[in-house]
Amino acid sequence: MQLIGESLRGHLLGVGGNKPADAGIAAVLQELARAACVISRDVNRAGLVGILGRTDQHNVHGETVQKLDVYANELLVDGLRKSAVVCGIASEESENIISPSAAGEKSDYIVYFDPLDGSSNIDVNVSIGTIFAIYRRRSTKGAATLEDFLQTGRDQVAAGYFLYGTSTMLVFTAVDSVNGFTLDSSAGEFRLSHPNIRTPERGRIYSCNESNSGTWDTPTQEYVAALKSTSSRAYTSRYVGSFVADFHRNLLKGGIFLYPADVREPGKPASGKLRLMYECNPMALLQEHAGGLAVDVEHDILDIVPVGIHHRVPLVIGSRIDVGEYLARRREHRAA
Ligand code: FBP
Repeated sequence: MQLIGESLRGHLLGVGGNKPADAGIAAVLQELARAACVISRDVNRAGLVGILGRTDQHNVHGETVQKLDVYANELLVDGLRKSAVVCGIASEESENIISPSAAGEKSDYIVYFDPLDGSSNIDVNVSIGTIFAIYRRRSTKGAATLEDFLQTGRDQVAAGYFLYGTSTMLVFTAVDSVNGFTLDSSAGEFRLSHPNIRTPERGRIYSCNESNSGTWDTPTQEYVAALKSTSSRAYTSRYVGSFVADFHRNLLKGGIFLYPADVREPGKPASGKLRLMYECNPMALLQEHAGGLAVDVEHDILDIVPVGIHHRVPLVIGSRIDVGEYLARRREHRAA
């Protein structure tokens, strides 16, 4: 029986009766948790320590980089290299794979992360987060190779996120269950607060940036329109604009989040905005382990073979029945 209040360290050792985590995976999670404690402390006082606002830099996605993005990215990379718990790092804020420290080359694990998800909300005190995915290397020695990084989401050995909101939380999955921990900042420790999270089969919330609806394909437009129709079962709309916050709400309460493809340019592959490896795959593993579904247009997100570390995909994720109804509407449209 998992113990509410149990420390992350105890949970990873299996003190509460859960299956202990592999020592190498536990070491990566502990290092990420250590860095997240520092990020949480400084996000809470960002306006006082001069880390709000933009830099004059643009990242590989052409986005203006926020000071907090740089701060969080450097803190995570520095900690992961110094602790030697990974043999390779890939970040939303770095165009290429980041090499490990010499000692890190002995590790069997690599890590992907989005250091601060929800950048557009940083300066306005809306929840933001850090999203991560851990994989076992395929190569046998030295620094990790590109091949180690281009694995499908099904190969993740652990994935999750830190949410910097009304409280700071860690939600992650490794083997099968999804567990939530809350930061006890007085002890600088994450403690079990949400054991064995299960997403309700159906929700009452839909979450998407509807200002983009003109760029969506017809079945997606029809699906969202149907949710708003008076004959529907009274869905309500919620959209924070920080994926980690929108996903967390729906994970607990049920519902569906959509960031569909922009199909305005026929012939151009329908690509989405969100990044497969450090936004969609981690959330898809959590969602599937919590009883929900995650797809691009038709396929399970976790089966998509990445073509690069910054590969983008459309995303529809959430309660099993809601995502199922989205897919059924696509099938009907194809059959019509
Ligand atoms: P980053 O902030 O890490 O770049 O993530 C992208 C993101 O901010 C998601 O968190 C969010 O769901 C989405 O983009 C919001 O996009 P839009 O402003 O187009 O609705």
